[in-house]
Amino acid sequence: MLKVSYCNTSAQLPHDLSGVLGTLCFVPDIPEALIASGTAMQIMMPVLDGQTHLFEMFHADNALTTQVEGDICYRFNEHLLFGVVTLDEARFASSAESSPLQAASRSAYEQIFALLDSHDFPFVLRFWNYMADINSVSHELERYRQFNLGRQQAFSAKEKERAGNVPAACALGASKGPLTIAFLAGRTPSLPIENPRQVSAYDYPVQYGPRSPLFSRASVAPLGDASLFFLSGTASIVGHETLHPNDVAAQTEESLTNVEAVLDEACRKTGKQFELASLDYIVYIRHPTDLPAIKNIMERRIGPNLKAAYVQADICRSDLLVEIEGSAELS
Ligand code: 3EB
Repeated sequence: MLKVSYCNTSAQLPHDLSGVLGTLCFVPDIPEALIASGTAMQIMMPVLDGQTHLFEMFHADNALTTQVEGDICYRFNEHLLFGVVTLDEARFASSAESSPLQAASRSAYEQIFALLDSHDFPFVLRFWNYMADINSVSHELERYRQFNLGRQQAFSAKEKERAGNVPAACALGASKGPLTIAFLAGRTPSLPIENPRQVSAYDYPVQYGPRSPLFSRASVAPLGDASLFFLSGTASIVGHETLHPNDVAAQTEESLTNVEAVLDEACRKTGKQFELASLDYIVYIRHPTDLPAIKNIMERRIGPNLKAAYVQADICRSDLLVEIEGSAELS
């Protein structure tokens, strides 16, 4: 029902894109054919590790319909819907109550929820959030925290659950580009997984911003006989605190220990086997010079079957140097 694949060059892209639900493109220029598919999302982040391109593709096995609604481009079949929202903050006025980024984030999420209501896809399996300058401060608040305010407003307005059962996600800073949010939704609920080593993000105390982030640490999405596992962005946070602020090696080790804890919890909740080596990873790295140290630890901890792409990004807390996300198909 849904497969994930990765390509490192445009030449590796499949010729027939009719079954591609959506593509995350870490490329300076998206190939024409992918743009024509309707749901190619451009992420302005350099790919490290000698690669210049990276595509993460979601493939469906039924015929797809492609449509546009407001700021959302989306493709769907009877089981799944993948959409991309792209919003230029400059369209949103600054007011005493809200910065442009907060208003854009709220609008993006409200549009997503309205679209999913109208097409009867009640369950989001995964959100991807990308914005420029995620750590800079304006309107007296870090931009990631402005985004969290807007996201919370949209969840409250739609009376969505704001604790316990929220989708897996990531939120990262690009060098430039509009607020860009992708989402994958279905018609059956996914199982949210939390990390016993960490306070759930929706319960973070107010020192991390006036409204907390809304995401689960991972989710297991049922897809017919199989399921898809989404590991949210995972960083060096224990409890709610950042550990090892200036030590990228220790942050990488701690992040992987968190990934293991999430996999153990997923195993406990589903009875299925989850191993570090069964995931495909995207590793977001703040400073490109940290690549060798991070890669080394990934290779040592995960072993010879490691599949990972390394991308330069800003992480949503300024003291975080690395964040790891992943996905796996489970049979
Ligand atoms: C953290 O654990 C790191 O705001 O949607 C990871 C995944 C993080 C998703 C989000 C933020 C988000 O708090 C940051």
